[in-house]
Amino acid sequence: MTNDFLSPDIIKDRLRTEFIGREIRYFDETGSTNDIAKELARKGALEGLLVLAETQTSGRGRLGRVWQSPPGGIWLSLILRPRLAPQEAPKLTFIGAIAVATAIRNLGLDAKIKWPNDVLVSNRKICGILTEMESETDVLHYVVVGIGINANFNKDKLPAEIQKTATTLKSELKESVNRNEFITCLLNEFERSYLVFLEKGFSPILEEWKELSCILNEDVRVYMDNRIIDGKAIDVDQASGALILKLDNGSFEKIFSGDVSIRRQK
Ligand code: BT5
Repeated sequence: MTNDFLSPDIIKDRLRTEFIGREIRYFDETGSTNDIAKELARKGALEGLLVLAETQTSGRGRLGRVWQSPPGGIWLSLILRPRLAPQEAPKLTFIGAIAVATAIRNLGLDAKIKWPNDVLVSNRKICGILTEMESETDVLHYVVVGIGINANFNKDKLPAEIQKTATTLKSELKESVNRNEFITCLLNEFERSYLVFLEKGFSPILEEWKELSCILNEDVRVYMDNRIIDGKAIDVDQASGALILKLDNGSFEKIFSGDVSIRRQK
């Protein structure tokens, strides 16, 4: 991987954004880029600040799960300060997923989005997104959107259990990608969608997201904290970003958080 290095300077030079990624904090190794971003946001860091790391020693997924972050990946977090109600913050995950899927599709791979926070290639997880926020009753102080992309390492660098469901850009393309170019494209796309969202609302974002989604109209199984539900994924709720399921008994249910898998032939 001699020519494969992350360079904040190269990224900043090529960016076409107004504020996303204009300031970059880079680490060879850190615990979690989300933790660093939250600390910087608490201290007043501006919207758009990007935290980027070559490797994370305690990368996190949702619900305290471990996110494997070997060298060669793209582990980054963005600080956002949108004027939104706290319950709207999960919508920023949709913007992250569209940006990642678009950047991956530019490499010629058929990336798809799986509600709520995964991007898949060949039905395998290549990216996970962790959106965290700090708020007080009705006021959102900041949001951190953490994005992890398995880029320039082969999937045998992941634990055996995860290899079964994951893939990487290198495993799919059989070669490394230019991570600086990839990140530039991702940040350009992120800002584009974010501005559309702030100016026009969630509806155009949701339309774009649906084009890239792999679970709408599919029979799915949702694993929630304390139960499992089967149904057809029929839509996403405009107001909340919740997944709308038509259950096998004909009733409808909104799912606010959970893990979804597609039910193939019964
Ligand atoms: C996620 O959680 O998918 C969110 C992952 C967010 C990671 C980024 S990296 C930058 C930023 N800093 C952080 O500390 N986090 C963010 P969830 O949907 O809960 O999925 C977690 C599950 O995915 C784990 O329990 C494993 O089964 C699987 N997994 C772990 N590492 C993986 C990897 N590198 N590739 C694919 N699957 C993985």
